[in-house]
Amino acid sequence: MNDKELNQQKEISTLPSEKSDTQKPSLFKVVMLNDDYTPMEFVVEVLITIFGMNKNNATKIMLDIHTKGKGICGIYTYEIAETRVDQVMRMAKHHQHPLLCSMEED
Ligand code: TYC
Repeated sequence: MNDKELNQQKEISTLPSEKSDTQKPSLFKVVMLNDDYTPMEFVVEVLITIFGMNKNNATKIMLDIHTKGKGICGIYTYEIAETRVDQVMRMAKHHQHPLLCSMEED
């Protein structure tokens, strides 16, 4: 291999790969499930404190979950979604409500 070929090879090998920092991270939906026992006011409180919703929006989402069986509380990167699910489950357990929450790849 002559010098020119060597330089060309070097340049090619230092080109940024297609998988670089411009790749978007995978996103995850935080999904809340309906149940027959958790009080509506508690679900609204969870949506306000953990997902930063205002009372109007939290009430709409809670009623949507209540009628449809489940609903999306937010869409986040993996670690943030995992933390939100953990926070909901801890808050529900602490108050002895059977509320369930999980994450699904978007
Ligand atoms: N179905 C509950 C009730 O009638 C309210 C509820 C709403 C519970 C949403 C869970 O994710 C939920 N008290």
